[in-house]
Amino acid sequence: MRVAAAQSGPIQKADSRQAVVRRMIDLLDRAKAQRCDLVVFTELALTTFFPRWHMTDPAEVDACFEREMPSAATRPLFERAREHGIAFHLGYAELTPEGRRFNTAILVDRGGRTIGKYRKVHLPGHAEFDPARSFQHLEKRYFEPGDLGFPVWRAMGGILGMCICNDRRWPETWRVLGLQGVEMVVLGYNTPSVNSQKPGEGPQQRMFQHRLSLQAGAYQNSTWVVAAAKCGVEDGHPLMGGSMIVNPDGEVVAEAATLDDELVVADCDLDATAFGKQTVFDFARHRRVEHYGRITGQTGVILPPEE
Ligand code: CDV
Repeated sequence: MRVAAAQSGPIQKADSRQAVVRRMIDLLDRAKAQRCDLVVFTELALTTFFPRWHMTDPAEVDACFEREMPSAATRPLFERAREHGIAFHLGYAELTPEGRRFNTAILVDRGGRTIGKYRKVHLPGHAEFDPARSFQHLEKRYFEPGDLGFPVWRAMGGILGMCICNDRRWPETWRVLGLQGVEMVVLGYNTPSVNSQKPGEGPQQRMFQHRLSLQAGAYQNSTWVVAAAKCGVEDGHPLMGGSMIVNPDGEVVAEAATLDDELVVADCDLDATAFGKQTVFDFARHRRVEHYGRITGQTGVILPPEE
């Protein structure tokens, strides 16, 4: 299938949902012109990356969340995608009827039906204002950890899975998806270009770590990976780009050239995942689960006893 990572340029705090959705519809139209089957939008695609702000006014926080999907503002996106016969992935801040808050992504099929939902498991950052940081990363304040695990879906003639941003840095994410035979993992991200706690860690190192995570995840689980950035300068804060598509050998086959709205397109043959899954990463033949107990039995590090 032909897939597009729909990279998003910056979204300012003052930008309306309607303006953002117009930009996304423009990307969908471009994807249609390029005969794409699936478009992957980014994490928290409808707003600025608001966890950088320490907000104390509940109304201001609520304004960043979606109570329904589609909503009046996002329905035109669903309708245009259905008209084009394009499936899509969309990340947004979810406020449930029970008042729970998640960093969520959905998978919508070519007919406009939501067929999958994922809620971000690995929430980076902190819950309270941290004066030691050059900017905040308050995901632990605004969201609770995802409660849906890492499911996969039979869709688009293959097996698709999702994760969100920081999840891509955790091998556990990839392996849980890999153990379900995943053939394509789609994800969005908002990654600041600098580390708020380590000024020396700038865009080059961050890009290296991003590529390393995606390429390792793809190779070690023999899966395609489609990653879409929100990037550029949002309200004075730079986010890195680097949207890309990685093949099951871990090679980057398409990559963004800008820090703006841009489609990164590749033809992804899902059958190309079979070789790795049947050889070096044939889990059934080669995994040794009797030695992996610590992975699920223990969270933090336990040091060996002192001599
Ligand atoms: N949105 C994110 O999850 N961002 C993190 C930052 C904090 C490093 C990331 O892993 O890219």
